[in-house]
Amino acid sequence: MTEAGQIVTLERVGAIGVLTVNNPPVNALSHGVRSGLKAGLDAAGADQAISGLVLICAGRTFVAGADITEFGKPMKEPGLAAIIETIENSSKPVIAAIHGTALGGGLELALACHYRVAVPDARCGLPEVKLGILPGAGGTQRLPRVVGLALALDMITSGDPIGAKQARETGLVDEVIAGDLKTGAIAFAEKVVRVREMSDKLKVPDPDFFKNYKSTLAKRRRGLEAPQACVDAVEAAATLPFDQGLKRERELFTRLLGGEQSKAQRYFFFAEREANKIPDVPGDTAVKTIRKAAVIGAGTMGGGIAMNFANVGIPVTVVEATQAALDRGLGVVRRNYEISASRGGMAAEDIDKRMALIKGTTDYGAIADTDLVIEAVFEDMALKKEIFAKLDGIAKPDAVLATNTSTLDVNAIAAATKRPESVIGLHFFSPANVMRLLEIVRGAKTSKPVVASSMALAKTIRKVPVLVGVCDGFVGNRMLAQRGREAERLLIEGALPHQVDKVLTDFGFPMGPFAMGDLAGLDVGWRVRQARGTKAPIADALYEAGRLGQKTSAGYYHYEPGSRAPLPDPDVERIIIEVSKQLGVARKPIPEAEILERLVYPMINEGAKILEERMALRASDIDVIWVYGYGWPIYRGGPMHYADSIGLKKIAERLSEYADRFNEPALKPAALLQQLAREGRGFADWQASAKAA
Ligand code: T1G
Ligand code: NAD
Repeated sequence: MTEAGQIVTLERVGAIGVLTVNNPPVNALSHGVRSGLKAGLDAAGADQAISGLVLICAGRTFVAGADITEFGKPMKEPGLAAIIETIENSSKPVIAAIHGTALGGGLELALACHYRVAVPDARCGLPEVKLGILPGAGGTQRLPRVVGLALALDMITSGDPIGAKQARETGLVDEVIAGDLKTGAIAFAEKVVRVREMSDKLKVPDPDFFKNYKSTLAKRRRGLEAPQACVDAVEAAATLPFDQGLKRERELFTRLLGGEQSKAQRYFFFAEREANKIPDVPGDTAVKTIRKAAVIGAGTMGGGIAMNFANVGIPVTVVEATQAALDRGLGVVRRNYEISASRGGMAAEDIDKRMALIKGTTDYGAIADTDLVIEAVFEDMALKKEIFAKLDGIAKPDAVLATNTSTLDVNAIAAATKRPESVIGLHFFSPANVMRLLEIVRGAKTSKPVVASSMALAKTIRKVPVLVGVCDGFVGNRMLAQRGREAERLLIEGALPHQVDKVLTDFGFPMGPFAMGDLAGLDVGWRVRQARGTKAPIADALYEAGRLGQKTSAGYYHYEPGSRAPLPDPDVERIIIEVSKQLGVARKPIPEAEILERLVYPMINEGAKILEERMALRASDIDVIWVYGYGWPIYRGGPMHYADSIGLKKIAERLSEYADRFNEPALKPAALLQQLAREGRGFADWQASAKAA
């Protein structure tokens, strides 16, 4: 039965049959794999010379789950359940030999096997909840019986894998194979003489266990349906006979799979992977390894940026203008590590190890041998140009020179050097050591190796990179500005900060525009408006009243000492009503549905303009930016995916109405939006045709 090119092969080694799956890149359980497995299992079952079976995978990993690209299409038999049944009912012991990641349906397959062995760096998990579903092939019923309720619930509701060591300790894996996996697995199979009944470690601590677990989870995973359903499925495992539990799992799985949330999260799974691909930067483009980094400025951003390098063991030098600023900046870094250690986010003894990787200096000469320099000084063009001209004379010829500017023209900064091809924007988000998004701003002259090196670096420092073009505010802040303008207009017209913020927190954002403004500081926005000569009557009035946000315990909200809870403030209401009066606006209540449209539709419209101008490669890139950089709820996929779910025709119509009502040209529907609305298409269709072109 061994034929090249077959995705599932069966060979006999002594009395042991070896079933090998070979479906790159991650051995997903496509229809072809399922059919091959069924045929292989049946053949092994019928072969008298075979007394035991090893299930193993070729390539970089054990089965990483069902084939997500097959979801939403009619399911072709044999299904995974049929294969699992064949294994479980096999009279010959079946041993799963795990390397890489046994995930989702892959772990469910392994759980159906009578024994599991794994290499030391293998990982096992049920990440379905990250796709808005739950394990649908018995994982919620079998895992708790093998590892116990608590660990199974944590693994299934978080979707995070565990390592081989913990898997061994908890009985998920029977043996860790240090040497060659296939050889070790066959040896293990030769040792076991009979199949094994599934163990049953299911003990329910107390009658309210599941109820309490769900309410805690609801706070941590706000708005997400799948985590709650995961608990329901595991509760069925603990309270119903096995077959009924399987049935309950299937019902919950089918409901979630057909839902909008899972559709959005599956879309996002592929969006995140697409964002890594730069069509004109081939995969074999030279990538520079960053062995030494430097950060200019140890302010709000500089310190956090430096931590990203120390966190992955890369030495980083921080250059400040004065010793005092340096001491203050590095002091904040140490405190951030101490807070993280006090919360169990890292080991206390690692604080000194990380700090040892962060060197401070006021001498620019000290960074002459670094591979990458990231500038994070005040948002002032003249200062940034001065610094890049200085770096041009200091940094080694092949160093990457990056700026963390959030609004300034990266091409103008690059022009301050004789090597604009080495200059790129690396736009981190605050707090830079926490936020996962990294907008990579490609200048007109940025070289492909610098682009490729920056994309690779993002992975190294555990960021999600998205490539964007040079324009005002790049992608994220540019769209945010549209929302900010409309949020201010809503206040003038009749709403109050907590009413507007409630609409977005109900929608799924961690906070609304006004609580976010207070977090960032109202002075940041005021300085930007001053520099541009623009006005925001209410925000300006609050700034002039000395209300800078959380840092002054007063902004759009009031904050009790030591608390970050935003409390509505009658003084703010008075200021807002006064401004409306001065502007001659008769205040009136605004329905929540309208508030949502007026905050979100202008962002989508700006997203369409960004695509027209090719400031983003894909609509899905914009969604990755908003989910990872601005807290857009992942179960809504992102603003562009959300727009498609609403329908572009409706959005274009509403925008036209608002543009006329407020005589606001920025609200006029973008050409691309109007075109797609006319054609009855969505941004996903536009992207697919752009990709095919
Ligand atoms: N189906 C289809 N394609 C997949 C896939 C999958 N399950 N997993 C990965 N790919 C593609 C991916 O799109 C990319 O394609 C390439 O493989 C490499 O992936 C019944 C119903 C395994 C840890 O959720 O977490 O089982 O971009 O870039 O960083 O209960 O992929 O190259 O064209 O991510 O090394 C549950 C999903 C499914 C695991 C490898 N399983 N995959 O990470 O590579 S639901 C998952 C991952 C299920 C059952 C239910 C990761 C990885 P392309 P990559 P990586
Ligand atoms: P900040 O004011 O907190 O820090 C700037 C630091 O630069 C100060 O410590 C200052 O002493 C130092 N500095 C000034 N001149 C210097 C020089 N010649 N050499 C060395 N150091 C010098 O500012 P920030 O909020 O960290 O912003 C830094 C940059 O990051 C800006 O371009 C800003 O637009 C951008 N940014 C800020 C945020 C944010 O949320 N704060 C987010 C993304 C990007």
